[in-house]
Amino acid sequence: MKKQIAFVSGLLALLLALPAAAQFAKPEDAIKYRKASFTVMSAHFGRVGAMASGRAPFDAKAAAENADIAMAMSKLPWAAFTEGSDKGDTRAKPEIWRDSAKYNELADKMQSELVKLSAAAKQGNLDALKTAFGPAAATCKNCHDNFRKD
Ligand code: ASC
Repeated sequence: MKKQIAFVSGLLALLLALPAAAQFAKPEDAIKYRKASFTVMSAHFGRVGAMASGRAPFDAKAAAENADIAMAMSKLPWAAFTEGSDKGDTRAKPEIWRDSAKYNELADKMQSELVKLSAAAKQGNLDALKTAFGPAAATCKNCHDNFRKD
């Protein structure tokens, strides 16, 4: 457990430093990168959601680990919404670039809800997890409704 915490902490520190450094040779590289980070985030967020909704048995350790990974991933996609990457294999709406203040606000809100979810998951208490999960999921949906094509 201690080793895992050290590993996740190390990973988080590394990931925090990465977005600023992320560089993409081509728009399609940026698109692939941001989709990959959303995919990994969704997989781990979904595992927490399965427990929060009772679709999977509550496992405090798994909840904490998965919430931590989702939180770490939530920091990554934003640097990959580069100029020119609105075109290509993407459902990102042009409004992301046109109304970036609103987009950034929703992105920040999502990240802060995932910080809260991760803190809740560390309490090892299913009720705390349930309380934090709903608002976090709502921030995913809010952004999809506004900024993602169907
Ligand atoms: C997920 C996932 C999303 C959000 C969203 C919440 O697990 O992949 O995109 O939750 O469905 O409404």
